[in-house]
Amino acid sequence: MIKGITLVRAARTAAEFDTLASFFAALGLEPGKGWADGQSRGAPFLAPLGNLEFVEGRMLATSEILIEVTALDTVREIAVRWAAKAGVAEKCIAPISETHWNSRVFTAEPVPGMVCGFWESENPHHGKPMAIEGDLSAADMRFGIVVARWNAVITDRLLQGALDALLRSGAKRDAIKIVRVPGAWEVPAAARLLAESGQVDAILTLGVLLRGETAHYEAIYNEVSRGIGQSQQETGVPHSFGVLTCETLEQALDRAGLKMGNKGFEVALAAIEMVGVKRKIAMQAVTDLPVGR
Ligand code: DLZ
Repeated sequence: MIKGITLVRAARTAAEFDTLASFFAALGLEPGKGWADGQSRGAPFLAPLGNLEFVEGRMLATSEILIEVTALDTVREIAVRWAAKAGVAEKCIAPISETHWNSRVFTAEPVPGMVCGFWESENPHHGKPMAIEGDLSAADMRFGIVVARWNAVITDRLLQGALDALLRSGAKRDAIKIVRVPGAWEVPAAARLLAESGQVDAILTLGVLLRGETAHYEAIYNEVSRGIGQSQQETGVPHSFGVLTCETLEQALDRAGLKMGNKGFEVALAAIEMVGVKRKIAMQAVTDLPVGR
């Protein structure tokens, strides 16, 4: 399969070859493994990213070699210093100008006819691989919400927050299945059953464990979190974790819509995002990850 792209440019003379090699080395391009076989010489320079780009219509730049950089002004200063040292006329390093494609560019002509463009995009993410991210649209997604009845004054608020986020993100009412269980201890088992049913794309788990009022609090919490995580990993269905662990009822209320947002709302958004991520990864498993411009 495709491994790399090499742009080959012929130097007309040995002196030109040396000048070009010295110019690109001065700019900090990583030298590749050069070669000389008696008939010709090669001086490769490596770049972390390469594109082969065909253009129809108005050309983006006048040079056939375009090098993207991150500190254009510094690169130009280096080029100017190199020109002075190499005895190349300073006018061969053109001033920096704005482009119509949100970038700045300058051209250098280290040897006559070999014009090279250096450019910097105003978009700091340019050239970086695009990240896969889920969108926050739940229009075509199905959700299961497992909610504990213990501490219902809190868990009902978490449920309202979760429903609010799902519906406002476009989920249909009949695409949301709510399962009520006695307490946090039962949440993992119900989540697992839902996940295995194939009826939902993601599961939201809601509950509250109060340290002050729960004997064996640590043991219960560990088992609940382990069970939910295990169900997610073994079924492949995203499970978002909304089991609050608080010292007091007051703290729990704060996290259920009073002072510190609503955990139910947060886990709903996380679930929507993870369904999107899962779908995108599945789609991109058959195509290559594109490189963003
Ligand atoms: C028994 C119990 C206790 C003491 N505390 C809580 C709690 O803080 N939050 C919660 O959701 N559930 C609690 N439970 C109930 C257990 O989760 C479980 O429902 C029962 O032990 C029955 O298996």
